[in-house]
Amino acid sequence: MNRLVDAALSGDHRAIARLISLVESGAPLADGVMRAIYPKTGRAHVIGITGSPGAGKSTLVDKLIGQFLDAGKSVGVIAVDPSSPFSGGAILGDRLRMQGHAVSDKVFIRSMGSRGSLGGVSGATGEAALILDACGKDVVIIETVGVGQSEVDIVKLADTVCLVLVPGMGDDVQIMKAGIMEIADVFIVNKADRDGADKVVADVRMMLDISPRVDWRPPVVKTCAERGEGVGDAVKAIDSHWYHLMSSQEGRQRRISRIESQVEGILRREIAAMVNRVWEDRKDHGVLEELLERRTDPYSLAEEILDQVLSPSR
Ligand SMILES: Nc1nc2c(ncn2[C@@H]2O[C@H](COP(=O)(O)OP(=O)(O)O)[C@@H](O)[C@H]2O)c(=O)[nH]1
Ligand SMILES: [Mg+2]
Repeated sequence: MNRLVDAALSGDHRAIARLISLVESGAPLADGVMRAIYPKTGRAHVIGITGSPGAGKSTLVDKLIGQFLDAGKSVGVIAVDPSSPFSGGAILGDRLRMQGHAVSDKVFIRSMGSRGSLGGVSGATGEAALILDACGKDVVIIETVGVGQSEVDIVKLADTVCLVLVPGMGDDVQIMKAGIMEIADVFIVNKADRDGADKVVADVRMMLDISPRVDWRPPVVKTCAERGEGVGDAVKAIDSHWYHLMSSQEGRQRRISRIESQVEGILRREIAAMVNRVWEDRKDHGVLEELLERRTDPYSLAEEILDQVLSPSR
């Protein structure tokens, strides 16, 4: 295990892939891996790319990778795809599309399912981002499908959240969706080759005027990801947000709240696992029958289970 961690930390992509799989599968060794790599994390710029399905996120990410590589940076990409409710498997289309860069040893691309959480961000996404950070990627891009809550979740993982909008998709609805205005640090209006892009830009700017952020004015950039147009401007906007974070209290604040939600997530997971063990054991010993026959009730049972978790000796 130490050898695998060392290999990953030295940048070996196969080792990195194995570590992420390990963490994704929730193997017992996963916590040890995370403990070992944690001290090496905290250097990468984590960029979240979110937006409606079909907005052009993957196409854009592909072009962003090229720009970051040109700037001499190494890049890790985590594409969180909607997983089939039946198989739980990730759709690999995005990965194939981005494969133009996958050959380079400066780029590591990984698709993850969104198993276990509705919408975009899977439980292990944050861990995968930390692994890529520790393993020396300068930039870590997380692409998530914007489905309600996941857009808001991404703010817990990313330093810079980019919201990708497109013309002609019920723009007001896209923009006004709960919480989005507050969390987007950069607005990217993609498919600028289509009619209505300027209108979306103007609408976003107007919304920003109505409810301005305290110490950051999110840039609004137009791109045509398919042709690579405007991608340089997107990178400039993303970089300027990173400098803002580095040179203000906001960066520190964001990192603190990220660590907070990380600890809370671990606690919740551990507590759920403990409770579940006792609950499964009670079911194995016929408690469902007892409930059915009204010999006990769900409330008393829940209390008993919690008691047992809190003081296992009883
Ligand atoms: N017209 C136009 N189409 C684009 C542009 N960028 C991406 N697309 C197309 O939009 C579709 C969805 O792109 P994709 O990157 O898979 O979107 P995602 O679901 O947000 O990741 C693809 O057919 C792309 O070729 C653009 O700038 N203009
Ligand atoms: Mg995609």
